[in-house]
Amino acid sequence: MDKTTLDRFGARLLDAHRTRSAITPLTAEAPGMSIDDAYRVQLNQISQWESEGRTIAGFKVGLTSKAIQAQFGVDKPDFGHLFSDMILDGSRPIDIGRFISPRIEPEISFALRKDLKGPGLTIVDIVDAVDYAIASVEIIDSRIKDWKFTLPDTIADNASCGALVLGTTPLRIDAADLSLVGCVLSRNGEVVASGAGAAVLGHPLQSLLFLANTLGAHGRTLPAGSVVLAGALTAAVPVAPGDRFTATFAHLGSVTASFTEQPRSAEQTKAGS
Ligand code: 0L1
Ligand code: MG
Repeated sequence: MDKTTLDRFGARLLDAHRTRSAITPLTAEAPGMSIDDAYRVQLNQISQWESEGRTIAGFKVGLTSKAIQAQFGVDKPDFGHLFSDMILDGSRPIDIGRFISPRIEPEISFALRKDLKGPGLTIVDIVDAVDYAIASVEIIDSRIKDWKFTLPDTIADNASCGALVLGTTPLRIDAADLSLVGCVLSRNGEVVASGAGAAVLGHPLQSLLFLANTLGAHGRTLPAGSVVLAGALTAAVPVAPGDRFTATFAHLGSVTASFTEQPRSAEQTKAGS
């Protein structure tokens, strides 16, 4: 893909983020867009956001369950970037107006205490670099209209990431078999989904292995201090205004995400109300 098209696609997605209005898939205009091109479009936006002063806090790994990989006809996950302002406080209502069409996923996240520099890393390196596992929910969102995207579209769109809420109970990874850690997701007090860590590539640490080796293949280090959303334990559940979700995990405690009934005005957001 030439630089002009790449910049233009990056600008369209940046604008969709800014205006909270979804766009038609990029692949409608560029059906031959490769996965590498799609990551270049993603990085185009990441560079712009960094230049505006936002700080990268870590990464999300997506497309980690057999069901979603079958839906996209892929056998590998993808990844997107997390900025620190995407980590939201679960004790306060989340502004529904931040998103276009939000959905929620319970996930196990990891905090790293050592740099990981692939490629060629093994699970031994991953285990050695993890500080702790922690409960989380990812709020996914798509800047592509009605979630009707192909794989390159979602990769270009920062892997459809919106925001995340982290739990408060760090767990050493030798304290439980994370593939067997179960989770129940409730919406407004009713159970809407349940699953276990094995839904994430067989074991959530496999997501970290994929991420560190994939970044490494592009000459990038996964730095100490990063938080990594490893992938969903259940199918994604649509979020409506006023919804209150609780994800309760074995060993990891629970995470709550409640959403405002109305989008907050810019003044309210500034005043922190
Ligand atoms: O690109 C993606 O990862 C889209 C899927 C979003 C759901 C997920 O986080 O797996
Ligand atoms: Mg996810």
